[in-house]
Amino acid sequence: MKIERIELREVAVRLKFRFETSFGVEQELRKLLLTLYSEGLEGYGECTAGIMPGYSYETVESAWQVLTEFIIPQVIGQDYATPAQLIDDLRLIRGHNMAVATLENAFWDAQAKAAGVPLWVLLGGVRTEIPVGASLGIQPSIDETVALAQRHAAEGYQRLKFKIKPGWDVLPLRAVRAALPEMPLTVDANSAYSLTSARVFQQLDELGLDYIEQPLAHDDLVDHAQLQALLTTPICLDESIHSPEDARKGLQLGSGRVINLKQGRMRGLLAARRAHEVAVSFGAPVWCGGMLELGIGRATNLHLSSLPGFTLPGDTASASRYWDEDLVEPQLDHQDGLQRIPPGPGLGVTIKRDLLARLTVRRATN
Ligand code: OSB
Ligand code: MG
Repeated sequence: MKIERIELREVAVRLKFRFETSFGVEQELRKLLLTLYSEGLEGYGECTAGIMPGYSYETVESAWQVLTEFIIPQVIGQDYATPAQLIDDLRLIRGHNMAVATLENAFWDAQAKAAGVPLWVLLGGVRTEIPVGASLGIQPSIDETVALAQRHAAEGYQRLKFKIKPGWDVLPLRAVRAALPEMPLTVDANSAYSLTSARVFQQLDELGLDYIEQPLAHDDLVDHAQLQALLTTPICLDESIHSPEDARKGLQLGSGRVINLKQGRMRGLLAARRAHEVAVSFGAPVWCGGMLELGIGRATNLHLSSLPGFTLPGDTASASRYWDEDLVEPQLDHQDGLQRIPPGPGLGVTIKRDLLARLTVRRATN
């Protein structure tokens, strides 16, 4: 596919809820959307970077800069046969995986559209109905946490994940477990603890959680292995895994037994698929995380989740949970805890152009 032209947009959107995690509070968000033009087709990619470098060092601003100054000038006018060729051509850009993934995702979408097949077919997926859970932010009180949990359980979500931070962990989770004895529950610390808090995790270990997500430092594998050895509950790695090699090292060391795969953090769908293959070879389940995506990113996550190793419910909840109005059609909402991958070619979604124009705050084209 020859990359003829690229348009990059920054859009401003407001989450329907205040999303608090151990690294901060988010509600007014910015997202980058990339459109790749090739042979009469348009491929779309949504950048997963957030405004602040709280989850990752990457930000909307850093991704904008790396895309406009380095990535886009390098690929414009080039002809790549496969996503692997595109990724190889960008090998000298160290890190900035979310920026690279934005273009890589758009390339996959365009390629699937050129082939006339849904993206999941090109990826090698095996299912079109994706089990989903919900990721619930830190609430002002335990009562509100329990009420939120009950509401999402009643809406059919197949697993509930609770953000925790030091001082907000064992008590709210005990209350939720008492209210929902049979519900699959998990926690996500977003790297907020160290090994000195092992006692907190030993208490959480008694609540029958499906896993404990990224309890320790964002760049750690060694301490996670030590903590995992103390626990029955599997540790799920998120922030620590940036490549298929990281996945191998983490599973080999016993740093965790589950991986939250986010294709943006991994440099795109190709690397995420390879990391998924690594996990399968270790017998470790994976699931697709979320980064509060709009429709393009949400659809990308659903296609990735079609791969055989994605055996745990993902964070790709209903678009209507997050947004008053999403940017794409069809609307990506779950039914009975299942998201259906839209059937059209590529991502299977179209962009609402009027809405996109209204939300755009910055635009660059080549
Ligand atoms: O750690 O999984 C995470 C959102 C932003 C950054 C990191 C994370 C999250 C979520 C929300 O948990 C997932 C979603 O609902 O999209
Ligand atoms: Mg996480």
